[in-house]
Amino acid sequence: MEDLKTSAEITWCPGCGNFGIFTAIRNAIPILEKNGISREKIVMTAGIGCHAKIFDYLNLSGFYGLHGRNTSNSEGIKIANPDLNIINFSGDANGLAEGLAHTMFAAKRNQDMTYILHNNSVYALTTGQFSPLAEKGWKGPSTPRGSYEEPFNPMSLMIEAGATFVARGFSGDIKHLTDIIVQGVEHEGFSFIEVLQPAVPYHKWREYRDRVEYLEKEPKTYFEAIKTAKEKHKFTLGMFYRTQRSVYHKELYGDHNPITQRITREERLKKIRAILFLK
Ligand SMILES: Cc1ncc(C[n+]2csc(CCOP(=O)(O)OP(=O)(O)O)c2C)c(N)n1
Ligand code: SF4
Ligand SMILES: [Mg+2]
Repeated sequence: MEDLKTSAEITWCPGCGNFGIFTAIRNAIPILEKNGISREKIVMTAGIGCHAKIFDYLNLSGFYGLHGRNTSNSEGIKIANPDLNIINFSGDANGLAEGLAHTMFAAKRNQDMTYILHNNSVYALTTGQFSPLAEKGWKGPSTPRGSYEEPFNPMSLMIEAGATFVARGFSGDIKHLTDIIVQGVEHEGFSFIEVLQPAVPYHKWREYRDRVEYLEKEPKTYFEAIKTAKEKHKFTLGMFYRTQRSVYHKELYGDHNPITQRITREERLKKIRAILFLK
């Protein structure tokens, strides 16, 4: 497990919920390796924010994107080389504010990737603006009278957008989170994992520990999943929805891999001429 760490100095605040996500992912990778997914085939992307520092601390190949566009980078990497397994780290603002469209479309296309949403309900790195997941009434530097907006419900949002694996974990339950990450990476399709992650300058661990609960059973159907996501509160953990649907890159070109089955320039030009009815 230690070798998944880099030598970069960790600058998260003491007690930051990101440590739990970092541990869970480092627990999950050896399990995935045992199950046949080698770490050389795992690629990560990260956005901008405290969550994204995981990119510097985790010894995996990857790509740093900005403002939620790391999700379109993830889509591109998967389409270019479908043999790779993509883990897409995002903050709640990176993914559900700045990059909302990218998140929604990756889910709609059922892109085969695992999307880990570090939900601290705040723009943490930029010192505490309210985010699309901040609770109504939450007071912060940009909302001194309390936020006027209702937050998104990430579970129902992603189920409706087309995600085929939708779950919520908590950085304070590393065993549960590790298990969800393993299942999410092994799932073929868009796996969305929201992780409740306290940012300690803005929220207390107690707020979470006092309220977390676990789903008693996994909803079986789409409508049951939507109903459960709407009825349960934001501290309910577990598997909200899981289904099978064809993934984007297979719809696009079946089992073809443009990297490993690369064709020569001449062959490519011949195909283009044929499509354009040119001699
Ligand atoms: C290039 C660039 N653009 C914008 C910013 C400002 N910025 C930093 S983090 C961030 C979003 C952080 O919110 P979130 O995605 O929730 O991540 P968190 O810090 O909470 O983990 C923004 C807009 C920046 N630091 N650099
Ligand atoms: S501000 Fe919040 S998210 Fe950022 S390092 Fe500190 S505790 Fe973690
Ligand atoms: Mg955030």
